Amino acid sequence: SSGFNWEDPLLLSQQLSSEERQISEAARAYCQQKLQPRVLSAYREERFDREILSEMGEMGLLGATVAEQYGGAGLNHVAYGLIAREVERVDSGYRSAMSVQSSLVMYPIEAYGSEEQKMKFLPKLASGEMVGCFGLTEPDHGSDPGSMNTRAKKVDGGYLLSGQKMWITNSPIADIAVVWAKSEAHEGKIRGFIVERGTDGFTTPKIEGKLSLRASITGEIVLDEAFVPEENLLPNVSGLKGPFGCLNKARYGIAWGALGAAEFCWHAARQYTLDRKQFGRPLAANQLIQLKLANMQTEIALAFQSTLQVGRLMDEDNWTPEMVSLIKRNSCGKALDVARLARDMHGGNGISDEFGVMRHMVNLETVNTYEGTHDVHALILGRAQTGLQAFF
Ligand code: TGC
Ligand code: FAD
Repeated sequence: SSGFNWEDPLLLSQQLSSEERQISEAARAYCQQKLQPRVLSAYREERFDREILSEMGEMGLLGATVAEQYGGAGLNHVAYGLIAREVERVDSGYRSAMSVQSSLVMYPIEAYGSEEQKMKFLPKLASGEMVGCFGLTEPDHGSDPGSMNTRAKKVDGGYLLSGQKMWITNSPIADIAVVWAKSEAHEGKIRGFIVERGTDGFTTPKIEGKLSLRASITGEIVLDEAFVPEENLLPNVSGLKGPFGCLNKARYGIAWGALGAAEFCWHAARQYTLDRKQFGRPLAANQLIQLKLANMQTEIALAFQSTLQVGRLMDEDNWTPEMVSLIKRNSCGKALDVARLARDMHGGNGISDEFGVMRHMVNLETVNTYEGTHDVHALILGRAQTGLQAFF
């Protein structure tokens, strides 16, 4: 045995293939060298640097699981999770930009799109030349997207979309939006539409004043009889399982990503309490501090085993959405606890943006809310074990 490694107590890295380890290391190098130096000013100024998506595209970090023939990296789900962990170690907002592009825009086009749609959009999305966004949530329908009001009306050669989407990551800078709407021509069923920038009646105002995820850009999608040609309807899916199929992939990535943010906070708290002296000795020499560090280490290590297991099951096509709810909920809730503790352990410095822990903490409030809130995932798991649905 090579002894106990405090940073990797259950030897996660030994459970990876050499290709997976290489991808993880390459992603970490990019994130630490290129993303970490930008995040402080981006967060202060509430700014998303568009070129990050081009850089990620160049690095092969977009559409990690999408087939190579469409410009994707053709990697497995474990590799995708490892990338999300490295990106979110820097900032949840940067991971958001990547998740949306990969899981919520490229994935539905690959899974539900026509061959023409795949050829037209996927290579440019993979390279970061094009930015996409995903419009499901509405101002009056968040946890219950099945009640959405956005409608598609059939007209000659296509559809007119009307409605409003809210809290849409990347919408103000998106070249295309995958919009979910109830289609009158399809018995009122939910269908996916690719809306292209420049379409009349399609606008994407920015949402200002976020106290969380400030390095990510968020907006609305306003559709006022926006014309979408027939060829931009996603032909191969209908009903809520369309958007949920994408959410499964994104939620899985978030389960890994949130733990990357938690690792940052844990490591920062450890180093800070080793360096800082009070009462004549390092803070880390106190039992209360060591208890907190041990709890962080334990929760993070156990959670990684769960994300790795679900990734392996996805790779063998032996998984269910409930497994994804379990790990999304656990990782986000535990990461938020770790970040709050780390903030506390930094004392007054913990509230300064220079230390990063409070930025992660407030980011994780969003991560715990989007893609199904912590409680909504509890209700999904409760339904799956009792057979009783408690949503309404
Ligand atoms: P329910 O009756 O449960 O299901 C309706 C139909 O959908 C199917 N389905 C799924 N299919 C695949 N995967 C899943 N996870 C699925 N969940 C449901 C289901 O089989 C059924 O199909 P069919 O053919 O029988 O009609 O639907 P419900 O209306 O009762 O739903 C309840 C609930 C709470 C489970 C669901 O609505 C929910 O998960 N709500 C949370 C909403 C959410 O996650 N929104 C995310 C918006 S996107 C986002 O946040 C992006 S942030 C990205 C970033 O910046 O990183
Ligand atoms: P609500 O559904 O109103 O929930 C409010 C509270 O009520 C929560 O605590 C919830 O758990 C609880 N609750 C709801 N229903 C029940 C119930 N039946 N029983 C008990 N408690 C319940 N959406 C997109 O479509 N695309 C995006 O790209 C996207 N990006 C986002 C980026 C950011 C920064 C944020 C903040 C959100 C984003 N979202 C996006 C939206 C996100 O998915 C929703 O905010 C989320 O699904 C919750 O919906 P809501 O905000 O309407 O909250």
